[in-house]
Amino acid sequence: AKRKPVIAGNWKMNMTPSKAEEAVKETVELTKGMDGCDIVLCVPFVDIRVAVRATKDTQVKIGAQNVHFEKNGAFTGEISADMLCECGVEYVIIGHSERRQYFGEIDATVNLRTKAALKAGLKVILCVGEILAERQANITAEIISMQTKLDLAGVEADELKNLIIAYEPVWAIGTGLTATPEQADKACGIIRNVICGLYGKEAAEAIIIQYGGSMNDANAAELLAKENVDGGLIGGASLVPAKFTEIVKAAQ
Ligand code: 3PY
Repeated sequence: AKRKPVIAGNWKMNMTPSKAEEAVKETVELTKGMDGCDIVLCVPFVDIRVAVRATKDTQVKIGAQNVHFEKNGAFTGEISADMLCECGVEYVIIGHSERRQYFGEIDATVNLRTKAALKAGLKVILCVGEILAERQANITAEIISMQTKLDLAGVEADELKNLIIAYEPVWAIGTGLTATPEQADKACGIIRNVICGLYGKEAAEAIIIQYGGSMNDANAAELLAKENVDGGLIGGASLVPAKFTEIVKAAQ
Protein backbone atom coordinates (compact mmCIF):
# COMPACT_ATOMS: atom_id res chain seq x y z
CA ALA A 1 0.00 0.00 0.00
CA LYS A 2 1.05 3.58 -0.63
CA ARG A 3 -0.10 4.59 2.80
CA LYS A 4 1.02 3.24 6.19
CA PRO A 5 -1.96 1.19 7.37
CA VAL A 6 -3.64 1.74 10.71
CA ILE A 7 -4.97 -1.31 12.54
CA ALA A 8 -7.32 -0.26 15.31
CA GLY A 9 -9.22 -2.43 17.76
CA ASN A 10 -12.68 -1.39 18.87
CA TRP A 11 -13.27 -3.16 22.15
CA LYS A 12 -16.82 -1.79 22.45
CA MET A 13 -18.32 -2.45 25.93
CA ASN A 14 -15.95 -5.26 26.86
CA MET A 15 -13.16 -5.70 29.40
CA THR A 16 -13.08 -4.45 32.98
CA PRO A 17 -9.86 -2.60 33.91
CA SER A 18 -8.14 -5.71 35.27
CA LYS A 19 -8.90 -7.71 32.13
CA ALA A 20 -7.99 -4.71 29.99
CA GLU A 21 -4.57 -4.46 31.61
CA GLU A 22 -3.85 -8.10 30.81
CA ALA A 23 -5.08 -7.89 27.21
CA VAL A 24 -3.22 -4.66 26.49
CA LYS A 25 0.04 -6.04 27.90
CA GLU A 26 -0.33 -9.19 25.84
CA THR A 27 -1.07 -7.19 22.69
CA VAL A 28 2.03 -5.04 23.30
CA GLU A 29 4.17 -8.17 23.75
CA LEU A 30 2.82 -10.00 20.70
CA THR A 31 3.03 -7.03 18.32
CA LYS A 32 6.54 -5.99 19.34
CA GLY A 33 8.62 -4.90 16.34
CA MET A 34 5.63 -4.84 13.97
CA ASP A 35 6.14 -1.29 12.85
CA GLY A 36 4.72 -1.66 9.33
CA CYS A 37 1.41 -0.27 10.53
CA ASP A 38 0.16 1.95 13.34
CA ILE A 39 -1.54 -0.02 16.10
CA VAL A 40 -4.39 1.37 18.19
CA LEU A 41 -6.70 -0.06 20.84
CA CYS A 42 -9.94 1.86 21.45
CA VAL A 43 -11.03 0.92 24.93
CA PRO A 44 -13.89 1.83 27.29
CA PHE A 45 -13.36 5.12 29.18
CA VAL A 46 -12.70 3.41 32.51
CA ASP A 47 -9.96 1.24 30.98
CA ILE A 48 -8.03 4.23 29.63
CA ARG A 49 -5.80 4.75 32.65
CA VAL A 50 -4.50 1.18 32.81
CA ALA A 51 -4.27 0.94 29.04
CA VAL A 52 -2.23 4.13 28.72
CA ARG A 53 0.10 3.00 31.52
CA ALA A 54 0.58 -0.43 29.94
CA THR A 55 1.41 1.04 26.53
CA LYS A 56 3.81 3.79 27.66
CA ASP A 57 6.81 3.93 25.29
CA THR A 58 5.44 1.06 23.19
CA GLN A 59 4.18 0.73 19.62
CA VAL A 60 0.53 0.48 20.76
CA LYS A 61 -1.55 3.67 21.02
CA ILE A 62 -4.78 4.10 22.97
CA GLY A 63 -8.08 5.47 21.73
CA ALA A 64 -11.54 6.16 23.17
CA GLN A 65 -14.85 5.20 21.57
CA ASN A 66 -16.69 8.50 21.79
CA VAL A 67 -16.22 12.09 22.95
CA HIS A 68 -18.54 14.97 23.74
CA PHE A 69 -18.40 18.09 21.59
CA GLU A 70 -18.57 20.79 24.26
CA LYS A 71 -15.41 21.80 26.10
CA ASN A 72 -16.94 21.34 29.55
CA GLY A 73 -20.12 22.10 31.45
CA ALA A 74 -23.42 20.63 32.54
CA PHE A 75 -23.43 17.45 30.45
CA THR A 76 -23.98 14.66 32.95
CA GLY A 77 -22.26 11.44 32.01
CA GLU A 78 -20.18 12.88 29.19
CA ILE A 79 -16.42 13.01 28.57
CA SER A 80 -14.60 15.90 26.89
CA ALA A 81 -11.72 15.90 24.43
CA ASP A 82 -9.49 17.70 26.96
CA MET A 83 -10.15 14.96 29.50
CA LEU A 84 -9.12 12.31 26.99
CA CYS A 85 -5.98 14.20 25.98
CA GLU A 86 -4.84 14.67 29.58
CA CYS A 87 -5.29 10.93 30.18
CA GLY A 88 -2.92 10.13 27.32
CA VAL A 89 -5.52 9.16 24.74
CA GLU A 90 -4.39 9.79 21.15
CA TYR A 91 -7.34 8.52 19.08
CA VAL A 92 -11.11 8.57 19.28
CA ILE A 93 -13.75 6.70 17.31
CA ILE A 94 -16.64 8.96 16.29
CA GLY A 95 -19.96 8.03 14.69
CA HIS A 96 -19.75 4.26 15.04
CA SER A 97 -22.91 2.68 13.69
CA GLU A 98 -23.80 1.31 17.11
CA ARG A 99 -23.91 4.88 18.41
CA ARG A 100 -25.98 5.93 15.40
CA GLN A 101 -28.30 2.94 15.87
CA TYR A 102 -28.77 2.84 19.65
CA PHE A 103 -27.80 6.26 21.02
CA GLY A 104 -29.37 8.80 18.70
CA GLU A 105 -26.15 9.78 16.99
CA ILE A 106 -26.78 11.76 13.79
CA ASP A 107 -24.46 13.34 11.24
CA ALA A 108 -24.90 16.76 12.84
CA THR A 109 -23.57 15.52 16.19
CA VAL A 110 -20.89 13.40 14.53
CA ASN A 111 -19.74 16.58 12.84
CA LEU A 112 -19.64 18.55 16.13
CA ARG A 113 -17.69 15.78 17.86
CA THR A 114 -15.25 15.49 14.97
CA LYS A 115 -14.50 19.21 14.95
CA ALA A 116 -14.09 19.33 18.75
CA ALA A 117 -11.80 16.29 18.84
CA LEU A 118 -9.60 17.57 16.01
CA LYS A 119 -9.35 21.02 17.65
CA ALA A 120 -8.16 19.33 20.85
CA GLY A 121 -5.45 17.48 18.91
CA LEU A 122 -7.00 14.01 18.97
CA LYS A 123 -6.78 11.72 15.97
CA VAL A 124 -10.31 10.90 14.83
CA ILE A 125 -11.50 7.59 13.42
CA LEU A 126 -14.73 8.69 11.73
CA CYS A 127 -17.13 5.85 10.88
CA VAL A 128 -19.50 5.88 7.92
CA GLY A 129 -21.45 3.09 6.28
CA GLU A 130 -24.74 2.05 4.74
CA ILE A 131 -27.39 -0.20 6.24
CA LEU A 132 -28.54 -3.34 4.43
CA ALA A 133 -31.69 -1.75 2.96
CA GLU A 134 -29.55 1.04 1.48
CA ARG A 135 -27.16 -1.43 -0.14
CA GLN A 136 -30.12 -3.37 -1.52
CA ALA A 137 -31.63 -0.16 -2.88
CA ASN A 138 -28.33 0.50 -4.64
CA ILE A 139 -27.69 3.80 -2.84
CA THR A 140 -24.50 2.86 -0.98
CA ALA A 141 -22.46 5.46 -2.86
CA GLU A 142 -24.98 8.22 -2.13
CA ILE A 143 -25.24 7.32 1.56
CA ILE A 144 -21.53 7.13 2.32
CA SER A 145 -20.81 10.24 0.24
CA MET A 146 -23.49 12.18 2.08
CA GLN A 147 -22.29 11.00 5.49
CA THR A 148 -18.70 11.90 4.67
CA LYS A 149 -19.68 15.39 3.53
CA LEU A 150 -21.99 16.10 6.47
CA ASP A 151 -19.59 14.68 9.05
CA LEU A 152 -16.66 16.72 7.72
CA ALA A 153 -18.47 20.03 7.19
CA GLY A 154 -16.21 22.78 8.48
CA VAL A 155 -13.18 20.54 9.01
CA GLU A 156 -10.11 22.40 7.72
CA ALA A 157 -7.69 20.92 5.22
CA ASP A 158 -4.80 21.10 7.68
CA GLU A 159 -6.77 19.00 10.18
CA LEU A 160 -7.08 16.08 7.78
CA LYS A 161 -3.70 14.66 8.79
CA ASN A 162 -5.39 13.68 12.05
CA LEU A 163 -8.41 12.13 10.40
CA ILE A 164 -9.00 8.50 9.53
CA ILE A 165 -12.23 7.37 7.92
CA ALA A 166 -13.53 3.89 8.64
CA TYR A 167 -15.91 2.43 6.10
CA GLU A 168 -18.15 0.16 8.13
CA PRO A 169 -21.11 -1.35 6.29
CA VAL A 170 -23.69 -1.63 9.06
CA TRP A 171 -24.88 -5.03 7.82
CA ALA A 172 -21.38 -6.39 8.48
CA ILE A 173 -21.08 -5.21 12.06
CA GLY A 174 -21.38 -7.78 14.77
CA THR A 175 -23.10 -10.08 12.29
CA GLY A 176 -20.15 -12.18 11.15
CA LEU A 177 -20.88 -10.97 7.60
CA THR A 178 -17.96 -9.28 5.88
CA ALA A 179 -17.93 -7.13 2.78
CA THR A 180 -16.03 -8.82 -0.03
CA PRO A 181 -12.62 -7.28 -0.67
CA GLU A 182 -14.10 -5.84 -3.89
CA GLN A 183 -17.06 -4.27 -2.07
CA ALA A 184 -14.74 -2.82 0.58
CA ASP A 185 -12.32 -1.47 -2.00
CA LYS A 186 -15.08 0.11 -4.04
CA ALA A 187 -16.68 1.84 -1.04
CA CYS A 188 -13.32 3.08 0.29
CA GLY A 189 -12.61 4.39 -3.21
CA ILE A 190 -15.91 6.28 -3.26
CA ILE A 191 -15.02 7.91 0.06
CA ARG A 192 -11.56 8.78 -1.28
CA ASN A 193 -13.22 10.47 -4.26
CA VAL A 194 -15.38 12.54 -1.94
CA ILE A 195 -12.23 13.66 -0.10
CA CYS A 196 -10.71 14.54 -3.46
CA GLY A 197 -13.72 16.70 -4.29
CA LEU A 198 -13.64 18.43 -0.91
CA TYR A 199 -9.91 18.82 -0.29
CA GLY A 200 -8.07 17.93 -3.50
CA LYS A 201 -6.06 15.08 -4.94
CA GLU A 202 -3.13 15.20 -2.54
CA ALA A 203 -5.40 15.00 0.49
CA ALA A 204 -7.31 12.12 -1.09
CA GLU A 205 -4.12 10.17 -1.71
CA ALA A 206 -2.83 10.73 1.80
CA ILE A 207 -5.94 9.95 3.86
CA ILE A 208 -6.19 6.62 5.66
CA ILE A 209 -9.45 4.81 4.92
CA GLN A 210 -10.03 1.68 6.94
CA TYR A 211 -12.45 -1.15 6.43
CA GLY A 212 -14.44 -2.29 9.47
CA GLY A 213 -17.10 -4.93 9.90
CA SER A 214 -16.20 -8.41 11.08
CA MET A 215 -12.61 -8.09 9.91
CA ASN A 216 -10.69 -10.93 11.53
CA ASP A 217 -7.49 -12.95 11.37
CA ALA A 218 -8.91 -15.10 8.55
CA ASN A 219 -10.06 -12.37 6.16
CA ALA A 220 -7.75 -9.43 6.97
CA ALA A 221 -5.00 -10.16 4.44
CA GLU A 222 -7.27 -10.13 1.39
CA LEU A 223 -9.09 -7.00 2.53
CA LEU A 224 -5.84 -5.17 3.32
CA ALA A 225 -4.40 -6.14 -0.05
CA LYS A 226 -6.88 -3.82 -1.76
CA GLU A 227 -5.64 -0.51 -3.13
CA ASN A 228 -8.10 1.68 -1.24
CA VAL A 229 -8.15 -0.23 2.07
CA ASP A 230 -5.55 1.27 4.41
CA GLY A 231 -6.19 -0.70 7.52
CA GLY A 232 -9.01 -1.97 9.66
CA LEU A 233 -11.25 -1.15 12.56
CA ILE A 234 -11.63 -4.47 14.28
CA GLY A 235 -14.42 -5.48 16.63
CA GLY A 236 -14.58 -8.93 18.22
CA ALA A 237 -11.19 -10.14 17.00
CA SER A 238 -9.46 -7.24 18.78
CA LEU A 239 -10.49 -8.70 22.14
CA VAL A 240 -8.21 -11.69 21.56
CA PRO A 241 -4.59 -10.46 21.44
CA ALA A 242 -3.40 -13.43 19.35
CA LYS A 243 -6.10 -12.80 16.71
CA PHE A 244 -5.55 -9.06 16.70
CA THR A 245 -1.83 -9.69 16.26
CA GLU A 246 -2.50 -11.84 13.19
CA ILE A 247 -4.33 -8.87 11.66
CA VAL A 248 -1.44 -6.55 12.54
CA LYS A 249 0.89 -9.07 10.93
CA ALA A 250 -1.23 -9.06 7.76
CA ALA A 251 -0.71 -5.29 7.57
CA GLN A 252 3.12 -5.44 7.66
C1 3PY B 1 -17.04 -4.74 14.00
O1 3PY B 1 -16.11 -5.30 13.42
O2 3PY B 1 -18.04 -5.32 14.37
C2 3PY B 1 -16.96 -3.30 14.28
O3 3PY B 1 -17.94 -2.70 14.54
C3 3PY B 1 -15.66 -2.62 14.29
O4 3PY B 1 -15.81 -1.32 14.74
